[in-house]
This record gives sequence, C-alpha cells and structure tokens, in this order.
Amino acid sequence: MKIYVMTLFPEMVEQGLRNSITGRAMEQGLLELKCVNIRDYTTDKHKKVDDYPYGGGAGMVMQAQPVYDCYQAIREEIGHDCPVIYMTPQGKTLKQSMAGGYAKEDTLILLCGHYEGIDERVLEEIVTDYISIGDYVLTGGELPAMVFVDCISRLVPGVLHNDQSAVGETFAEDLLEYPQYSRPEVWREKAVPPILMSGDHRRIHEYRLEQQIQRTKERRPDLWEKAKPQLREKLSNRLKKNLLGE
Ligand code: 9D3
Repeated sequence: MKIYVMTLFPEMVEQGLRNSITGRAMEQGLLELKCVNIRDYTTDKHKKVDDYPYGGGAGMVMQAQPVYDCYQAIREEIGHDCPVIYMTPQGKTLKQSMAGGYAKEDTLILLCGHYEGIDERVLEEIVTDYISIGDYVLTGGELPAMVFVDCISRLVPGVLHNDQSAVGETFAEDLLEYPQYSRPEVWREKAVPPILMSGDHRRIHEYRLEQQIQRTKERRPDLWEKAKPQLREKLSNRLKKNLLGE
C-alpha cells in the first residue's frame, strides 16, 4: 500500500513512522510512505503558505493554491483517483471498525492542516473523507496522520507476524485484553497467577476470559455495555458445543 502525506512537516511524519512495525513494513516494501511538503508548491516568492482569514478572527489560514498544486502533483504521479483524507478535529472519529476498509486501498492521500485550518474551497475540491482521532485539541494534523497510518498499516497483509494477530480472538474482540506475565515467576514477592503455570489450557482460557470481562466492566463500562449482549450469545453457543462434546 502506498500512502502520500501532504504536510508542512514531512520530517515529523517520516521520523515518527520509520520505527518499529511500520518501519519494518516500509523496509519490506509492504508500505510505501511519501511525505510531501506543501510549501514546495507555493508560488509565493517568500514561500508563504498561509494568510489572514477573510472576515477576521484569530490565527492564519492555509491558502488553497499550494495545497491544490501539491495535490495535483501527487494525483499525476498516481495516475488515478484515490481517497483523500483530511485530518481535522471536525472529522468523523477514527474507529478500529473503519481501519480494515482503508487497509484494502492500494493508494491513500492524507492531508494535514496546521494553523486555523485550510481554505474551504480547496477542501471542497479535493477531499473525500474527513477524519479526527478523538475529542482533544492538538496543534496540527501530523500526529493524527501518523496515528492513522500506524492503525491502517498493521492490517495490511504481511505487516504483522503470524504471532502478532491483527484480528481479535472470537470472544475477545469487544473486550479489553487480559493481563500478561513473563519471567521471572516471582518478582518483588509477586507471583504469577498459578493457573498460568498449570499447563491446563482450558482453564487458562477461562481464567483469561474472566479477567477480560472483569477489566472491561471496571475500566471501560461503556465498552462493556456494548459487548455484553454479544458475549452472552457467544458464551451460550460455546456452552452448547461443549455439551455436545466438541
Ligand atoms: C485552537 C484552534 N481551534 C479553534 C477552536 C481549532 C483547531 C484548529 C486546528 C483545533 C485544532 C487544530 C489542529 N488539529 C488537527 O489538525 C487535528 C486533530 C485534533 O486536534 N484532534 C483530533 N484529531 C485531529 S485530526 C487533525
């Protein structure tokens, strides 16, 4: 998958994504990231990309011209239309359920704003999707673009190892994770829960599911209310299977 990021801070986005799993995905050619500096496309002799808002108000607005010319250059290189996603606090909040759809795209263009935003006329012309990463105020769209790329790229086939499953377990999907333990078996007088040392995989599975439920109730009551009915059904299905000896 190829992702273009239109930004005034291309190094910030490149730096942030060249580590860990996304970095390896790029080395392996599974993810191609092209960060394009919008400033390179300004026709202003002082390389200016922003100006005062018509009608007055605080701050500066990114002008249409450099954004549009930057987009046109990318569009020519790609040779076909693709989603153009504007990272904005006024967008639809990014959810895991939206990630799979974007991961199937062959090319995406992300647009990062700064200052008080971008001239509305160029947005109307080029943007297909408006996305926010949550209800808090940041200084620009670069961190949200990095969050978006990270979230989408782990769903691209081959990016995760087999043991780093991208799909949740059948039950576990809408629940928080169970607690994890590794060596040593006792650390500062705290022992690992004995069930995990028992080798009884059925009981371990039950214990972990119980932990997930408990945690979700405690820490994310909102998620629990959503997960409850589905989980009830799944549990009763499994009980039936168990009774049939599967
Ligand atoms: C203080 C300026 N705000 C006026 C009330 C508007 C505003 C403009 C630009 C607020 C934040 C930003 C910069 N943020 C983003 O570009 C952004 C963002 C965010 O701030 N939170 C969550 N998701 C996103 S996606 C892009």
